[in-house]
Amino acid sequence: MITLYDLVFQDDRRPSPFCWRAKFALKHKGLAWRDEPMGFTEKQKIAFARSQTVPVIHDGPEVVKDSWAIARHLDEAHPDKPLFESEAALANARFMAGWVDTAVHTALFPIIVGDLYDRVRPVDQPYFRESRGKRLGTTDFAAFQEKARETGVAAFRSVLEPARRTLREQQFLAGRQPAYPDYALAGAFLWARTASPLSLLEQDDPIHAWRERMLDLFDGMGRKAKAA
Ligand SMILES: N[C@@H](CCC(=O)N[C@@H](CS)C(=O)NCC(=O)O)C(=O)O
Repeated sequence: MITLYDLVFQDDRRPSPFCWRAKFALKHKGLAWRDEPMGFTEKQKIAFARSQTVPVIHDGPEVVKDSWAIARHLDEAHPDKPLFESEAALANARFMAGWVDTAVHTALFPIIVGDLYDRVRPVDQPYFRESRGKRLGTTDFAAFQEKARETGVAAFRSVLEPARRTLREQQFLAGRQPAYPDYALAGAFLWARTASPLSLLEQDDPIHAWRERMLDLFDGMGRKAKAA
């Protein structure tokens, strides 16, 4: 049985966008896993993987860290129901994951950072304050978030334009069926959903309808997860 180490916040919330990618990838392949929650200050749990970040999986004798490496590993070790059906699908997924990491997460983080902080387990809050404070140049996350939202929600929506155009034409980013490109972007929305009540999308945005489809996927895995 595969074990997945997943970041945990208060009340068993699971915000990590990269762990969501791993969970979608496991479901896509029909693989069951054992869940192992890990708080920011419990890195000793993943010391065996020599990793400072989650997701990490233990799959039989194999230890794999990093969401992209996990996806590649799953297809190699469990060839049924491939995540990447072809070289082109792999290339497209790689681009999408990179775009979400660099453009989408970057636009999202400032407008939810205060809400994230409020939901970090109290025992992990000093770690979050110090590490994210260094990144943002302030530890007043509530004020930072409020200011960021003045222009940041519109900027976030605008960053999503390539996905919006695609989803006007097709049901999923990967085409008729969801695949890794969808999981990569869905991870970002689940990050926001578990940590923040902020309304990110207009009702008539094609991304809104796609997000509903993604929340319903795999028996409502995303929808059932504890939201903010
Ligand atoms: N490139 C890595 C990034 C993983 C990552 O940044 N994970 C975050 C949670 S979303 C983490 O574990 N952070 C630990 C920390 O900040 O101390 C992947 O794709 O798995």
